[in-house]
Amino acid sequence: MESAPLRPRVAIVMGSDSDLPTMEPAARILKQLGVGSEVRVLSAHRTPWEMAAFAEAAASRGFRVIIAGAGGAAHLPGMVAAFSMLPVIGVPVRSQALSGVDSLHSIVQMPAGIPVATVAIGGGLNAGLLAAAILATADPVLAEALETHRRAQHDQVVAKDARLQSLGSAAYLETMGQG
Ligand code: RP5
Repeated sequence: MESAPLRPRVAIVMGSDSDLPTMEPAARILKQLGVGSEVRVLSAHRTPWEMAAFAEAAASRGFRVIIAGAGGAAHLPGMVAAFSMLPVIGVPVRSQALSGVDSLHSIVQMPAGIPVATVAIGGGLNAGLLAAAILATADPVLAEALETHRRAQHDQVVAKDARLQSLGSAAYLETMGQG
């Protein structure tokens, strides 16, 4: 039987559907941690009215964090932050012309008074984890899920190191298809 959909607490918005490959890891990790999200394409430039309406209503609709990703002249995270009191996490999407440095600078250099927490270029996964960490400050079940995730990550690295020690670096690299 399909489990009931999770009540979305995180809004994941992006300027274009071409941003989806960067943003989907945020939705995926949140789902894995038991946090529902709503994923939308809302452009600060192409659909400014829809973007403003969504950001203004986000808190009253039950969202607690907004993740906003955009590339190039990436105004979406800042504009969403201007229209909402919710914490906004900006994801600079890698652009073709400037490899995402334009996106990063557009998002990270917010004027004092309207903050956007900016993750790395292409940092959809970390944006999801950061949103979960914000929610976890008031949600012990989610805090436990995050700890479990961290532990699993730790154990994977320890296992890789053990394998590297046992195989030696040249053989290990071959198993990675790069020998
Ligand atoms: C931005 O322009 C979007 O966030 C996207 O990263 C970029 C290019 O959009 P498309 O031309 O692929 O729709 O607004």
